[in-house]
Amino acid sequence: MALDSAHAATPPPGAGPDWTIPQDWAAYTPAEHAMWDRLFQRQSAMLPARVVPAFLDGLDILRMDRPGIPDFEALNERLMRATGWQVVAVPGLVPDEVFFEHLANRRFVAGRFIRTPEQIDYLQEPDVFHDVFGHVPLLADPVFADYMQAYGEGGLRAARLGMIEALARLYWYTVEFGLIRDGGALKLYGAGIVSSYGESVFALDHASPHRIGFDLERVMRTQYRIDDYQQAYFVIDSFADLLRQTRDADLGPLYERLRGQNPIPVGTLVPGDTVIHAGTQDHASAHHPA
Ligand code: HBI
Ligand code: FE
Repeated sequence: MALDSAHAATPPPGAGPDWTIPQDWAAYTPAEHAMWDRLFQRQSAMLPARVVPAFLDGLDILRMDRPGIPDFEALNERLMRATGWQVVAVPGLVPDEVFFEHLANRRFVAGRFIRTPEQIDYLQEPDVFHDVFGHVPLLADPVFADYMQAYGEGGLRAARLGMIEALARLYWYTVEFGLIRDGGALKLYGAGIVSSYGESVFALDHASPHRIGFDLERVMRTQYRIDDYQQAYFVIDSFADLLRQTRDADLGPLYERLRGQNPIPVGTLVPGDTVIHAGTQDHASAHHPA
């Protein structure tokens, strides 16, 4: 999951200048592999009817149904053949520009540690289950793979223009918590949802959150919460449409407008929204009274 900032500006001991570390796959314990299997079983039983078909194709192409935490070397052979992407291990959150630089070069950074049984339903830092099960299957989809690279390139430009916050919101509401149309239905594609047992149901079925048609400027203005299920989800028509909207955007004027506007608070609808479902917001009011 993407958080607001990484800790230090220099890589910790043992990490390279690009913050990568060896995965050290042989060091995982049986209990750690068993934790992966438990999480994998739980999500793969629930997802088939809920997730975008390209995600299931990705699990298949990458042979991710094998037991145990995937060995990045074997995973990378298949991923490289599919779309030219690679997964590299990092110790935890990395600075924004390091993150963008990896994505722009078709490298996805992944945590190598796995959550403990106490953290099975919630943890703050991205572990190997979130990063690899959540993010990597869609990197085997050629259009989504191009979107992720374009995001990294856009991030490097935005960093120079002081617009990282807008890019973080775009990542949050697409790569982490995005919904997509599939025929007449809505499906999941965001990694923060598909790696979460509770949110996989909440995001599609619960009456509380808003579901709003994706609009780049709207999303770049919208605040988000990192401590609970989202209060709004944004729905794209297809990965091709997402790639087109973000790559063809005239970012100079867009960033100028964003600088002059207030952010949109979580849980609010604004004029111009394509409202697919106006949420009751009852989950949010119960957990986060104003
Ligand atoms: N580092 N390891 C890791 N994983 C992320 O998702 C991540 C990061 N550093 C910065 C970051 N995300 C972001 O805040 C960007 O989306 C802006
Ligand atoms: Fe993530």
